[in-house]
Amino acid sequence: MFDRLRERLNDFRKSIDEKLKVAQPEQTPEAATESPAIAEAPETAPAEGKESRTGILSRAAALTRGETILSDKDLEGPLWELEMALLESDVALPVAESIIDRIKIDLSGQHKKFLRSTGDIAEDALRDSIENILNAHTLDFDEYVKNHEKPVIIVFTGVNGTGKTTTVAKLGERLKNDGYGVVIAAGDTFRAGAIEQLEKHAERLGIKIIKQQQGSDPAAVIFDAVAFARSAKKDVVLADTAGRLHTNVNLMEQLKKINRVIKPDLVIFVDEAIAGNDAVERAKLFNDAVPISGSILTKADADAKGGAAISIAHITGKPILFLGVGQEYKDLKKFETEWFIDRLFER
Ligand SMILES: Nc1nc2c(ncn2[C@@H]2O[C@H](COP(=O)(O)OP(=O)(O)OP(=O)(O)O)[C@@H](O)[C@H]2O)c(=O)[nH]1
Ligand SMILES: [Mg+2]
Repeated sequence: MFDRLRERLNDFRKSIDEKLKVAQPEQTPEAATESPAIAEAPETAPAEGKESRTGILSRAAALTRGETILSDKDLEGPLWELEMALLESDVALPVAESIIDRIKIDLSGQHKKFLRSTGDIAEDALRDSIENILNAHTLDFDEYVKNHEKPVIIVFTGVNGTGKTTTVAKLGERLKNDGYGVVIAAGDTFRAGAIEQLEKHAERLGIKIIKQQQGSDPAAVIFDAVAFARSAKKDVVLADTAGRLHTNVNLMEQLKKINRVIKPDLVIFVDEAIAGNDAVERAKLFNDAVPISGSILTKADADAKGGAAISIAHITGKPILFLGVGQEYKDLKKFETEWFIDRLFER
């Protein structure tokens, strides 16, 4: 999972370190293989902010030799490669640019730090900028459901075939296993066979489903499901909706109507982790039509590059809540920024 982006990030790290070696032609081969930072560090490294006099002197000496200072020109190549790597890994252009800008600032600010290799500093800067995007807004789904007034009403949106219905079923099972009373609303009244598909899941999971016939008003179906949940003291309503293209004005209006009538507690945008740049555009348009609370990215098991998660979080300003990692009900993984970033920077 996310292998490609991981490989490219490692390439970037190496490329920065290579530049560093080129910038130090007078070093012996042995010295060049170890981090110049470590070579220059005093024997007992003082705690940060409490530098010994010897430390300062040895650093000053290193500085005059110009050993570990990378010029903007040195950075140009690796940063260009990094930007290409991000773009190829489905990170959208404005997102990639903002990541690169941040790294540039971080690296130029760090030029005179000699304790670690520049590759490490570059990696930290990259980590930080991805982490900032993913943690801009957080929402702990489990805590939310636990603490919120019941029933918690959750509507799922997204384009056709991304995995909304499957995700409703997966979350239904997860919530049921956590001890909640769940109701599923068959809000896709548009596509032939959609109601039956959801019914099969509900039957298999032993979850109550509220439905009407195909072609009926989805807002009315979900409204019924909420009324049922209230009277039967259920905890969560999971409302499926029809897949729709973000460019289809009528269907997007229908989504707005659902939102007006139902006033859901959470609107979850479902898209594919393997989706390319177009996912960013539709995430934005869905979020503009009906503000989302967060996203779920499905099919992360299918050679996802990883960039979609970063881009969608950045464009919507909302957290990634879960990843779909397969076709079974159990294949739903809570999204954790740290886990995701660790995967990307695994060596
Ligand atoms: N590999 C994999 N397949 C998934 C995942 N989630 C969903 N799928 C598959 O994706 C296909 C579409 O899933 P649906 O849940 O029907 O998608 P949908 O968004 O409801 O589709 P529409 O109702 O047509 O808009 C199905 O074959 C699912 O089994 C996932 O996390 N991994
Ligand atoms: Mg569906």
